[in-house]
Amino acid sequence: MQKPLLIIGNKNYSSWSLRAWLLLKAFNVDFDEQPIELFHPSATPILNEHAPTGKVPVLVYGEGDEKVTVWDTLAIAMHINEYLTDINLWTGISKSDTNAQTDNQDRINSAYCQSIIAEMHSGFMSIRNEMPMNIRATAKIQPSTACLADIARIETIFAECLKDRPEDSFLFGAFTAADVFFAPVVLRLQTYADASNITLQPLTKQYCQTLVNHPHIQAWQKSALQETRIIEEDEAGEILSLVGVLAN
Ligand SMILES: N[C@@H](CCC(=O)N[C@@H](CS)C(=O)NCC(=O)O)C(=O)O
Repeated sequence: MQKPLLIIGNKNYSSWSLRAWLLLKAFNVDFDEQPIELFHPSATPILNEHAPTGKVPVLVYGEGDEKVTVWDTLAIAMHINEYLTDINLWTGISKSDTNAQTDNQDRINSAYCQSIIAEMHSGFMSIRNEMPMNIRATAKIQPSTACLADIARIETIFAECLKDRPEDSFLFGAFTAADVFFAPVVLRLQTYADASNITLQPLTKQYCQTLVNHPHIQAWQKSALQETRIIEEDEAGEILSLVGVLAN
């Protein structure tokens, strides 16, 4: 099989690109990445060729009639689970572990994992609008009531998943697609929470630290901090400080 190509946007800003990239990395899929500049004419040829919605991420592989195109992050997650990895994305457990297929706790976890992924994919609009991912920045916003309600819902999800788990645990113990889908939220909290006096539960802070320390998320952040382009559409609040190349 030809190595898949993942087309992604600017790493500082593109939260959906981060999710698709992290899914491929975390579930051991060998791939090449093709960065594009969001909202920039230079991206038009590659988007016209591969992206039916004009958005990223898009995963493509194969040629001519054999070409596979997967757009939209939820579809990319499902496609990876079905065709590209030996690990079940919803439990983090090897597909060859036959016990995992029959264990009722795995079924419960899988259902919960898929549900919160779908909830993230279709909801949390206030967080998305008011707290755009901006990895390099610390910024102060005035969160709306709806935004605070989104954060409260996220803290409830984290608390339910992490109850009775050891420190440094992922949401279901093993790393799953749910950790991937919530990774950009954690990076948003890193940018805005303290600066905006948003109080987080100790368990939320602990989980944020666990995800921020994850080697693949560290690698994405490191690349994001090398970027210099400022995209006004994706900036929010009063920037208090910057890290990375733009800070110098
Ligand atoms: N529902 C899509 C959302 C994709 C999306 O909004 N991507 C943004 C970057 S994070 C984008 O391509 N924006 C450019 C545009 O809207 O023109 C998914 O899950 O992948």
